[in-house]
Amino acid sequence: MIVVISVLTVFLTVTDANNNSNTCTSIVTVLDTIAPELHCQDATVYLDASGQATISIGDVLDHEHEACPITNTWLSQTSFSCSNLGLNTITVSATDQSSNLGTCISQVTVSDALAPVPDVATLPDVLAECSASVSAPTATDNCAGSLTATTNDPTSFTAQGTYTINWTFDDGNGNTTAQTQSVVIDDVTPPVPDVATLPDVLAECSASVSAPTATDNCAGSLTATTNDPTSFTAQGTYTINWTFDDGNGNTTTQTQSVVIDDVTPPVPDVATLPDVLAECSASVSAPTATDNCAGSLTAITNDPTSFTAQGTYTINWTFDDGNGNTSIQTQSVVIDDVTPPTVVCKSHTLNLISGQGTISVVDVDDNSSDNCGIASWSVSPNTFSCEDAGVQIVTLTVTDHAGNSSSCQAEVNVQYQPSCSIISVPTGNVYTGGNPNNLFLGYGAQSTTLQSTVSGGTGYSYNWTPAVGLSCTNCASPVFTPTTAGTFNFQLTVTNSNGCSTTCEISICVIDARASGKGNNGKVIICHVPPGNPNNPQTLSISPSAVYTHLTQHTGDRLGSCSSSCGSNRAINEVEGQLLENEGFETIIYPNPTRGVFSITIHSDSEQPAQAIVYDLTGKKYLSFLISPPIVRIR
Ligand SMILES: [Ca+2]
Ligand SMILES: [Ca+2]
Ligand SMILES: [Ca+2]
Ligand SMILES: [Ca+2]
Repeated sequence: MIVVISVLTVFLTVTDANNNSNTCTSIVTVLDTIAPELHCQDATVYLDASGQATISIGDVLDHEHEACPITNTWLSQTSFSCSNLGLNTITVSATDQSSNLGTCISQVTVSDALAPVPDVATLPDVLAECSASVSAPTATDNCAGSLTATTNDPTSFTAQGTYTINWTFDDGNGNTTAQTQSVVIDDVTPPVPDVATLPDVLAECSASVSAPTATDNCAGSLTATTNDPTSFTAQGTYTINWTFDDGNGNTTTQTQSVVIDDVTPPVPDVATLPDVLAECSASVSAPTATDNCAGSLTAITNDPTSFTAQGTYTINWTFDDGNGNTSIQTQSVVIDDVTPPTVVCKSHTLNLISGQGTISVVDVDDNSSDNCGIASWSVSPNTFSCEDAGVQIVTLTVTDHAGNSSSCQAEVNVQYQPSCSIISVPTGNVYTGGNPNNLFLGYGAQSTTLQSTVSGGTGYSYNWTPAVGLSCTNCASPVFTPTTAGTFNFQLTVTNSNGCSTTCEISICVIDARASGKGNNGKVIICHVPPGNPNNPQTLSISPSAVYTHLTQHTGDRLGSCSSSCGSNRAINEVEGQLLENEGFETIIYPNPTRGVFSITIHSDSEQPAQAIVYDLTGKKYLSFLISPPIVRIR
């Protein structure tokens, strides 16, 4: 429908540059055929807390050109929500009275300008002792709804401290809200010992104590530390002060007693010590024991451990562990010499002095020995005199300290018993009947040399008695010159340098053969035995020149009167055998002395062998040999 708006007369006046004008008139019927000219403007609307926003015409219509009244206007969209965020093309429409429609387009920007609102206005502090893991807070946004905060800060904490988390809520539309939250990690709980009361540590020798444990709310299982020693080797009672430290400034202390007390004595390594047996001496080594603490121990003792004397001893050994515990052990020691000495004899030659001699052990001992040592020696017999000259058997007895003894026999050659003999050697060689022991006053040799022969030793001294008629009394062979008739017995005592003496005798018969009286001077008396009448001897005085004939041709004639006699006038030139006798022992030597072969006959009751020693006249041992009875003849 076209609506006549009006009918108008109009005048048109035109004026040029030169100010010339012209006017015309026109009737003008006014019709409105022109649609309203709308000029939109872009608009921005903000969503409200509910996420809603609305616009009105005025928001998007800047102005319009319309001659006629606008009868109706409207918008293609007036309400917006979060889903419309951004640009929205809105059509603004208007119609005039002539129903002319005009439109324009407006770009309506729907914007969210509301930041999220934390659900909790002020976040509570997060308090923990050990750690915390903080959950993000939430906020509510008009568009985004429920939001969870984000942060670049850590949200998990294990270290003690106070932290601030800067939370950010972002609605995704460029709006953020910040919120801070404090986190306090503060361990105030000390560790709790796992064992309420630590047991005492009891040991005898040593202990190494393990640290106890505790449980801490933060640190978990803790091992105690201490500045005290934890290893003990010395006896005593100790206290260990343990400390549990949770590392967060909280500590718990706990004490523990340690008692090191050795109550076990040493145990001998050998249950029963063997006896120490020795013959001579012993040096006993100390036994050992083993101690639980001290280990190997060597015993000590106040008793002697070295023994040299015979006997039975007891050593009291003590093992001391040094901790007040001791063990004792005894040990017997028996020093018992059961081995007799080894005795060795040697022969000895004893030179008598002043007729006496003594031998000592060393004279006949030839290094006798004993396993343990010799206590005493003895030799018996040990004193000798001249009568013992020759070979004597002595017994050497060696005794050790235990009383064991051994003996051997040794020869002692006792030097020397002299022997002597005397012969008469008339000083002339006129035959007087052949017996040199007879002297005849008045005929033949008027003196005789008493010639001694001595054997046995050396250094002889002589003593002749009586002295009457002798040329000397201390010489070997004095000359006897008688002055009267008679029987003169002279005894010679010979002493050798050993002081041994012997005596020998000689009897000299002196017959006075001098005839006296008138006419007989110078004649000699003889006893004449008539050959035909031997029982009627006659004493004659004859000339000395006739004596030899009588003596050599008339058997029985002799010098001197028939009433005088000197025993046999015959020469004795045969050596008699001598008989040596002993009890049950008889030795016959013939001839003795001799220069050649001789015979020894021995009769003995003993079955023991005997030793025979043959000496020459000087006393020098000539030979020796063993002879075995009962009867032995050696030639
Ligand atoms: Ca928002
Ligand atoms: Ca703690
Ligand atoms: Ca011990
Ligand atoms: Ca012995």
